[in-house]
This record gives sequence, C-alpha cells and structure tokens, in this order.
Amino acid sequence: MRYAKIIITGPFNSGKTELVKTLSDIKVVETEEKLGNEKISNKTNTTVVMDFGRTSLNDNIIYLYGTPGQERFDFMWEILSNNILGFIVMIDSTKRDFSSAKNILKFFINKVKVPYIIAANKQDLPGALDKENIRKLLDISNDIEIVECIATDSSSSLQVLKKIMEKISS
Ligand SMILES: Nc1nc2c(ncn2[C@@H]2O[C@H](COP(=O)(O)OP(=O)(O)O)[C@@H](O)[C@H]2O)c(=O)[nH]1
Ligand SMILES: [Mg+2]
Repeated sequence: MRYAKIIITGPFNSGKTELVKTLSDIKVVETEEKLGNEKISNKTNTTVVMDFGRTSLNDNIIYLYGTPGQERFDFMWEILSNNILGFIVMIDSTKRDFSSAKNILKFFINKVKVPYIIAANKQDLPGALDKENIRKLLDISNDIEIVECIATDSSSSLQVLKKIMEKISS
C-alpha cells in the first residue's frame, strides 16, 4: 500500500469542495465560513482552511486536500502544498474570466515541481466551454492536460482522479 497526497485547487466556486466530497469515502472535513461581501449567486460559504477527504485507487490510499479559492487565504496554499505528489486545478467552465485560475496555476507551478492537470468542471451547465477554448483563454500549451468533468458525478470525478494518478505514476 502506498500513500499519495493530492491538492485540489482553483478559484472560488469552481467545485473543489464538491470534487473532494464526491471522491471521498470518508465524511469530508470541511472548514467553511460565511461569505462577506463576495457573496455570489446562492453560495453562502467559502472554504477557509481546507477540505479533507480520503479515497483509494488500485494500491494507493489517496489523501485529498481542497484548498481555499480566495487569494486572501493563500498562506494555506503554501502550507497545503507541502509533500504533495500532484495537484488538480479546478475551473468553472461557464466562466469567461480565468485570471484567478491563471494566478493559482502560476503559484503552484512555481511552488512545487510535481505533475498536475486542469479539470474543466461544470460541463453539465449551459454555456460551459470545452477544453480547447479553455486552453486558449488560459493561454497554456498543448502538453498541459485538461480534463472536462462534472464534479457532482462520481464516474466523471473518478476519471479526473485516475488521470492525475496516471501522471504521478508515469
Ligand atoms: N452543475 C454543477 N454544479 C457544480 C459542479 N461542481 C460544483 N458545483 C456547484 O458549484 C458550487 C460551488 O462548488 P464548491 O465545491 O463549493 O466550490 P469551491 O468554492 O471551489 O469549493 C456549489 O453549489 C456546487 O454544488 C458541477 O460539475 N456541475
Ligand atoms: Mg470550497
């Protein structure tokens, strides 16, 4: 049995907590606080420390850490990135402004030299961009893998997990 620590990061409201909850086979430890004036749509809470879940795949026990999305909690990105084997950057594909995603991506690429993928989430919603359009807006090269996903769906979430584990073990 091997152990792997993975981070799920990305902007506010992209679906990080949802992915951790969908994948975890233990009750997810969530640390949420009420939103201040950033409140958007029907979202009332935001992750302030981390989400913690656990799952297994093949012979690996995988610890899943969801980060806060807002940059005012970026000290937690630093702490959580310790000893990770890989990371997933979640993106809300219905958005058109990916500046926060770009900043987060830059932060983790500079911080840790480990495999990563982009998860183009919320593909079930109208107006979701496909991965090639997201690649253009993020302005990233073809060798960075983007996986389209629906974090509320377990088989779709499992595909994301399999992809990052593939990259880690290759
Ligand atoms: N339709 C749809 N909603 C999603 C999906 N993933 C997350 N959500 C919703 O988007 C909102 C933000 O998700 P959350 O996990 O809290 O985002 P976080 O801020 O990145 O942790 C919640 O209402 C989720 O239920 C998805 O794939 N499809
Ligand atoms: Mg969250």
